[in-house]
Amino acid sequence: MGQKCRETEMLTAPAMTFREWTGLLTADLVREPAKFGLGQVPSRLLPDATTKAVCGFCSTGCGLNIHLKDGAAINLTPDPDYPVNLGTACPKGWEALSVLDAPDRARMPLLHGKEVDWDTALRYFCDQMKRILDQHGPEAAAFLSTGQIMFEEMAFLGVLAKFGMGMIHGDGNTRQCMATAVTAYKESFGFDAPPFTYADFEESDVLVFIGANPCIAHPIMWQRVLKNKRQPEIIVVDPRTTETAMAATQHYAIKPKSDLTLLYGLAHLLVREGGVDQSFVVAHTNGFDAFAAFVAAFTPERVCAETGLSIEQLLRFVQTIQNGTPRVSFWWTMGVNQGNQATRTAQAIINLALMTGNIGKPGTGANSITGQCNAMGSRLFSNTTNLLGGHDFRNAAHREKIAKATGIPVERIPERPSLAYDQIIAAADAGTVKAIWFVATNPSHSWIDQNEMNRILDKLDFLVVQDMYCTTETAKRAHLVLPAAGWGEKEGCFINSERRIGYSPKVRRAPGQALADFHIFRLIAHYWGCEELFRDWQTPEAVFRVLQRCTENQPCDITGIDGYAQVRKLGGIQWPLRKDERLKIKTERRLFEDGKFYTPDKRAKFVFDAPCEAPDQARDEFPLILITGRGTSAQWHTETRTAKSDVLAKMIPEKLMLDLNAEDAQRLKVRDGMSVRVISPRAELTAKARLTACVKPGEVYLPMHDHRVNQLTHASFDPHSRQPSYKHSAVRVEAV
Ligand SMILES: Nc1nc2c(c(=O)[nH]1)N[C@H]1C(S)=C(S)[C@@H](COP(=O)(O)OP(=O)(O)OC[C@H]3O[C@@H](n4cnc5c(=O)[nH]c(N)nc54)[C@H](O)[C@@H]3O)O[C@H]1N2
Ligand SMILES: Nc1nc2c(c(=O)[nH]1)N[C@H]1C(S)=C(S)[C@@H](COP(=O)(O)OP(=O)(O)OC[C@H]3O[C@@H](n4cnc5c(=O)[nH]c(N)nc54)[C@H](O)[C@@H]3O)O[C@H]1N2
Ligand code: SF4
Ligand SMILES: [Mo]
Repeated sequence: MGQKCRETEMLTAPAMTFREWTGLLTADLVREPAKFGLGQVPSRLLPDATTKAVCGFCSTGCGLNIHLKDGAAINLTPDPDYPVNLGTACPKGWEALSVLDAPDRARMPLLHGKEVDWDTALRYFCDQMKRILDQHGPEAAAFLSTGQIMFEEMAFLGVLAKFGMGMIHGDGNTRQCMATAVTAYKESFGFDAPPFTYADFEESDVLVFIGANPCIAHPIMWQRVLKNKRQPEIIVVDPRTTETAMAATQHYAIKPKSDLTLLYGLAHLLVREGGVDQSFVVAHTNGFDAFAAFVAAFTPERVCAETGLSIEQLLRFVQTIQNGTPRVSFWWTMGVNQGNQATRTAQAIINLALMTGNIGKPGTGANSITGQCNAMGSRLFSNTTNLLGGHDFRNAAHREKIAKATGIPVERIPERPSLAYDQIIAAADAGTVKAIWFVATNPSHSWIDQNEMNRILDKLDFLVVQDMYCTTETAKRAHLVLPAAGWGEKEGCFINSERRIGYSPKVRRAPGQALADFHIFRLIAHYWGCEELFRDWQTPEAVFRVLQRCTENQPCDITGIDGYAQVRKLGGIQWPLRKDERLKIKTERRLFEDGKFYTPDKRAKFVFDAPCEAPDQARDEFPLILITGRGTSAQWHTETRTAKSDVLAKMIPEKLMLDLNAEDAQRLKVRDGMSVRVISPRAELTAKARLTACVKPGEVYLPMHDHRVNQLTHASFDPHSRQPSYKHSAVRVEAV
């Protein structure tokens, strides 16, 4: 398998560019980390003990062995026994400890930029929030949380803010990331339930990656693909020739945001050519006939005209996935979730899996890969859009159940869900939201149409940022900064992409007076005067037990887990694990093996809608489409953490690079390496041009890690998930 990928890589690769080089570097690094100076322990510092942790960057959820000296971490190595990564790690995981030592760690609370003690900070926090909520009502303050802290902490925040302090609105950075998959799964399957297990990477005959670049964004999942011994076909649907596309056996470089048309075109051909698994469709789904009638209009001619593919390409694609091919798995990430019709696109992928019967069996599935280490935990326990454990704020029985499970009086539970992230920001612009408390997210860099976001943040009466670093773009604008401990400095659990709950311990002290988010929330409850509600919430593990009760009889039921000790012993545990399943836990489990979904009639649903054109199309003044996404496996989002490692710094370009096709470059009189201005109607920035065949004429690419990139992006949202569409903005490029 590895051999085949290498071969296609060599055959299809254009001249090596920096990013391709780093893609290969990642692969080398995973195989031979010592060559890159990773994992070395100075001999005077040999460890005297080892403990196990789960990585706190991405949603792969790799297991790491943390080596300790006198009780504190001195270095780490990937855990060979952990069922996720089997002894490998990517550069970020290897460097997870070194980024904790940065000089700009937040050590003390900062009030208007000046250090204060915790007592002053917490009194100020409570006085301001109380004043705003008392004067303007429960909608006047909101929190925006994350997929990056432990889920016990996340639940504490959601419960404290809503049931304790009386807020109604609170959302998370997972809106930027996972909201689409959540909405799609809920409607199609009846619950937000990614069905797969990582073994499916190894057990597929065909893997279809749509809008996903795992070689860079999920390198250890890609290692699992490379372990596949079935000589799989690997199909990549991505407008760009990414590192993953180069390693694939088929690459479809469609016009950006034409996925929906392509997916309906594939469904059309499956229906026409007898590629449908009728027995599965009849036994386990609803709405197929209407869907089949709907896709009749998606003829190959129309689909090819709208996506830019040839008829031969379309036919080859459909032949590779049609019923009769033993095992096909479909995987998607941000190229799908971030789009103007993102939810319907995700559901069009789900429809293909359903109509070919590729679900509930090894090597199959309609599989959304998550992003952050605890994106999945946020989906279940952040208490933002859903009431704890995937419940509904609007449902009285659900509110009663959660009141009972948490011991919190039911009157304190709001009867409606929160506004979505962008609606909270719009309310702040309108002046109805006056205070926002950001926890573990940096939207002054990462939110779409950033200048507009920052203009609105600057209007707030009270802006609080709770972060590990005091220098983030958002922290710099805050009235109050609360210094937080990071991964490795506190304990709790994350849930990874395959629904695996993994534990991470405290292995060192946080700097200065920084505190675990968990303890910050406990202190706020005390200063607010609502600590009585949280009398059982003394430790993360105690909260874990409360959350277990919240999941009872839900699809995500984890009442069968016997505490942290069992999670650690078994190498993580996938949900669900009901009480009666305790004795037969398997290392790898997938959902829907019995063909029963979570809808009332247990059938999955075909959901579809007419495609429409993405907003912000290319035009005379702005003739190029800017695509954004991940840059290298060594960079993490807004780089508050990864920029602090010298080792990772060696793996990234010194300057922001704009990928530009040679045809466009010639017209613009731009040579490789020249400085260029990238201009959108909202802002402009300067970057270095990298001429590459990896983007098509008419398209350019910038990684999201540079803080200026979101000044360019055009703000549009999927109407169902309200997820921002980061990957389609019209720009112009000029030589400097
Ligand atoms: N190194 C690193 N790894 C990470 C992260 C990181 O910051 N750095 N972040 C993590 C997080 S939170 C996330 S969400 C994941 C994201 O993981 P991915 O989604 O894999 O990463 P992206 O680069 O955002 O987007 C994937 C691809 O979508 C393509 N794309 C753009 N527009 C379209 C389109 O219209 N159709 C299709 N089919 N494709 C399109 C882009 O060209 C890009 O190659 O990565 C996680 N892993
Ligand atoms: N143009 C463009 N923009 C994008 C995307 C894109 O593809 N293109 N992708 C979007 C996606 S998918 C995502 S997920 C977002 C990510 O956007 P953000 O969430 O804003 O990015 P991060 O840099 O991960 O920010 C996390 C913050 O939490 C802090 N932190 C880390 N650990 C802890 C902790 O334990 N406690 C506390 N209190 N703080 C902590 C970090 O220092 C950092 O400041 O970006 C989105 N923005
Ligand atoms: S792949 Fe993700 S979880 Fe694994 S080491 Fe890298 S960042 Fe950590
Ligand atoms: Mo994400």
